Amino acid sequence: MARGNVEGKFENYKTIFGVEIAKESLSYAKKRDELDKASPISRRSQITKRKMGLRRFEIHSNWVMMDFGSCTLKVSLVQEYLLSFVWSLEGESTPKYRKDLSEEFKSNPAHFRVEHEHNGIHIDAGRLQIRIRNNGSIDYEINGELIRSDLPPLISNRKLVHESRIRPKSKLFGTGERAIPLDLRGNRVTMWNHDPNGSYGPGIDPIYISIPQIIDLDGETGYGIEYMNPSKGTIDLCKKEKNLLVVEFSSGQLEYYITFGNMQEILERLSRVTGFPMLPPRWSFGFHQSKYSYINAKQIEDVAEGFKRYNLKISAIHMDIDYMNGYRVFTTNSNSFPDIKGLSERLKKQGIRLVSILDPAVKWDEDYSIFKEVMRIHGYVKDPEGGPIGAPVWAGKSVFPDYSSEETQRWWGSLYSFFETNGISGVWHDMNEPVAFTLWGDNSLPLSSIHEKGSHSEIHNLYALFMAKAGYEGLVRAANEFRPFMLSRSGWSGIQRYSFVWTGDTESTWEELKQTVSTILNLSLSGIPYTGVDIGGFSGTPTRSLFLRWFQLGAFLPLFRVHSAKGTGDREPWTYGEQALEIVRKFLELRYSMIPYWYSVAFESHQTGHPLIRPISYHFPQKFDDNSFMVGESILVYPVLEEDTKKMNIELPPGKWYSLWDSRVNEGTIEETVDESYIPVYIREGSVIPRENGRLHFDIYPNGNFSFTFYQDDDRLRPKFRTIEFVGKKVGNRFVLEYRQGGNADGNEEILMVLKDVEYVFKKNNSNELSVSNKEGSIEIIQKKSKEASK
Ligand code: NBV
Repeated sequence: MARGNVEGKFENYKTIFGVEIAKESLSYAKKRDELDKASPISRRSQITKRKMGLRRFEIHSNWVMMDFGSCTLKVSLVQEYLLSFVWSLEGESTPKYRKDLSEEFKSNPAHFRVEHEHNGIHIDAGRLQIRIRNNGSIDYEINGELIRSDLPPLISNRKLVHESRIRPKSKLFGTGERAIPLDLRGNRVTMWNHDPNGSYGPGIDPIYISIPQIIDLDGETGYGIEYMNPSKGTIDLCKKEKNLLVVEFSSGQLEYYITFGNMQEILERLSRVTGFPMLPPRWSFGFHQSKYSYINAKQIEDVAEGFKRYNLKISAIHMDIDYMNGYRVFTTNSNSFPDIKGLSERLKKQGIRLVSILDPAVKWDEDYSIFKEVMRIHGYVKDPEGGPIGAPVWAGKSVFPDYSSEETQRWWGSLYSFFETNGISGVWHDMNEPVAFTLWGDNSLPLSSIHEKGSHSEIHNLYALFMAKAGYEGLVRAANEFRPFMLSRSGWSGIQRYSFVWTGDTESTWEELKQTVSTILNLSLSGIPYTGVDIGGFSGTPTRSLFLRWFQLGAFLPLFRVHSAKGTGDREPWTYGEQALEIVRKFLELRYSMIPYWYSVAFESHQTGHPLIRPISYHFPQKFDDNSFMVGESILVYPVLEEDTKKMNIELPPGKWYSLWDSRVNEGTIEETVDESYIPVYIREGSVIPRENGRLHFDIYPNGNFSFTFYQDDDRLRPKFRTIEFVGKKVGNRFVLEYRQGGNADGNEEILMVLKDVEYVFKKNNSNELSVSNKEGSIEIIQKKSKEASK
């Protein structure tokens, strides 16, 4: 922000936060500038093109080292089709944070063939051929097609530039959380986790989560690349120059993993690098009602009462910052929340859990035990002299714990017993980019401030990840055997091991509703499967129709939560009148009936790295659509994203698609009438959808060959679980469904299957329901004919 606005902003801060914080924000901004000015960090880094020439090389069974004089390159095949590239300058040491960025690859059975050719090194890895030239440029070919050519990288210890020519028609995905179209080509994004202040809409960059992972696909094939560099940087996705990808970092190492294949293979393999997603507790897939803020216990009980009165399902209510005493973390306001434990117990009896917000900064208050502790252990982010950086946030001047320090992580984690003691079931990390209030410039800590594992310019993007790790491990210790629920605004690769994320302070506009789908899908394609959005948008009061359409979308996102800013209109489901309430109830009922499916997809994600919600091209590579998405492999959702939409033309992917609502069978291009209580949702033929409306059953949408694993457990870290693996096969007009029950839970329960809409002759009887109770078996179903499609 230009300094010209300072007076206006001062007045604004005075009104919102009070004069003290406004003054602090002014003096902190000055201090930040002084510190950064004095630091080498702010000196412009020059980068001169070096001449690279291959001098020496070493070839091993799964790695090769090349010495180019000014730098070396080590290429390792860490798994089939997954390679690591590390460029090093002489004397350069590995950054201290490096081991926190990726998993270690222990066993490596994969090998490649390497040959020295006159103009460089040729790596032959089957379908994949890599040619590293003597000048440091690299070509990658898959099945004989050149898919990427890297120019010799420009590296210095203060700046890295990696340029690559890519195919003219490929689509680009990933890079974290972005308020731009799903296909990122033609954009330039900044790698700097950032609170856009107030709220944001389409086109604003950066926002809260940056991830240096890019997926580049032309139809089915392509590659994914992930940089092991959290430093400040930019990614130019063919904006500056056609078909040229430019990745720049201000420091760190030029190190990346690259993998080849289709979208599914790329996601699977990159998840091996940054870690498979956690499995959250089952209740977290239910509905969450939130607001900034329910300002006292009574308001929360009233909300719970409302859900009961209107017979609406709900799993959690979130408490925003006003539950604290003067915004001091790990405290409660004894006037407005005199007995949180009692409150949480009463709510639990109604099946509702409490989730509470937690900010990272600790109020600078000599009488406050947590402040005293962080000072005692020197567990704060430091200025170059070693003193604490003090910067204003909600609580006024505060210090920022240095979560990169393992000691600080352990201490901070131990504080989470506070939640367990108060019966709070989940923790929601906010402001963890981290944010500091400033009257101008970047709203975070000085770039030159010091964390145990690096300067702020390197650690900034990891701040939320380290905080999540500390919190998650603390919750695991405090909650004994149960898996924790965490929600985080910011993050980096790896946040999926601990937490859900949500898209932060969105505008309450139709444009932003539409944007949400691309934003969330690119998060999925950045390895972050647990995502959500403030239903209705954060910063305004949505119209009835905008709220309903947003709610319907939310019912098909991993985190299903209504949340809104202070000063906006009410947004509890009964706000918009009787008919709207009916619609909300219908989507709540639907969501709850699908939780067994969500949970099974979550288990798949946990095992494979596949995201929960996916673009259609995940399963149908020739189809690109940024306004629809799939939940798992079976459910295809077309949310209504534009005002006054009455009809939608839908081009379904190949095959037959059953309507979720009435099992009509659809194919090809269809027109749907979308009255306000309806959005088109389809089930892929050959799917098994576990559902629960009072009783668990499996909706079988026959035909097509398929497999699906149902998973259920008791939410424990070492769970008692049950699986049923289904395999369906179509053989002529016979359809054979095999199943096998597994797991360590006692006994095998009866399996109730419901055959959808098609008339069958079962081996056993002619009803559309079938109960089986043996551990393994197969049911043979002979198809008679499809019922007439009718709405
Ligand atoms: O804690 C207040 C809000 C919260 O409701 C929201 O969800 C966060 O994204 N928080 C930001 C602090 C800033 C609000 C202007």
